Amino acid sequence: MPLATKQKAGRNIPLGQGRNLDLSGTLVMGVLNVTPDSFSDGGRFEDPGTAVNRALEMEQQGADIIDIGGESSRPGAIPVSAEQEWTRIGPVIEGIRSTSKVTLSVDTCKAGVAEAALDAGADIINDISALREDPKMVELVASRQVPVVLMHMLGTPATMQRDPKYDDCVSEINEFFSERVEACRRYGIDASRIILDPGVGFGKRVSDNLEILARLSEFKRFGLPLLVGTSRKSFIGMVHPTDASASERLGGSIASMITAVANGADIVRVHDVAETVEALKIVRAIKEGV
Ligand code: 8Y4
Repeated sequence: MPLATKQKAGRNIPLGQGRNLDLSGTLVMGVLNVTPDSFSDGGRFEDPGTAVNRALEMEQQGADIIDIGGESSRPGAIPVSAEQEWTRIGPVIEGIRSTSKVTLSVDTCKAGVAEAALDAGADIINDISALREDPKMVELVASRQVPVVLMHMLGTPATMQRDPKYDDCVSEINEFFSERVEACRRYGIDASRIILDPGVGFGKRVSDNLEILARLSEFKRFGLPLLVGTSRKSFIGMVHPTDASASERLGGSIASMITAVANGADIVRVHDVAETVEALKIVRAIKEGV
């Protein structure tokens, strides 16, 4: 007898033109880094064609969303201009759109880049600053009525790993979510288009990252979808050190992803789409039967 537990049917994120993201199952967001300094793959695409092919491969493997980023958020990374960022991602978005309708999110904190991406056919804004870095971003999201990911980060990419500390990271992240959701409401962004993300690895100690995953269900009090990105992040390597280049932390990435899903994640941001889809199929079969 399948354990058809919590029914999440009917939950949708509107994308416009009558399209929706269906939240009745877990959605897989595949990482496409288009940065020359990418320290992990999904990246190192100097040639737009290579990046487009990787996106199409991830779609084939079952990715529901492709997340395209042209600015490295690694601690201490050199910031790039909007022009540079668009030069990297523009041809890739256009290339994907010329062959595929796959849902595209754009990982950017800059309103100019986000606007050009939307004009080229991107669907979702993934702003790791939660619309705080560029004051024009909240207006853009409101006027274009697109879904937005509000991610928690303590500090900025340049400062976030300088001795981060919390009394209670889950409560503090929830306070941050309250403030950002209210800012969105003031600007007329509908709650149906907001996705929350606790920002694993962004100004967190290893213990904070583990606690966020263990207590993920506490972020569900807003009734909003949760996105979680643990894939290949350094906390996994701290718990289980391996030769990163050999294993890419795949086992740890899958374990942390499955834990996040069990605790309420609706969307998972991953590098290893095929393995993630395989793991999620087993979870689904256990819950619902084959
Ligand atoms: C190896 C590979 C080690 C990649 C670390 C990393 C998130 C995100 C990133 C996230 C949302 C990353 C853009 C960091 N992480 N966006 N972006 N949520 N919404 N590091 O967790 O992947 S980049």
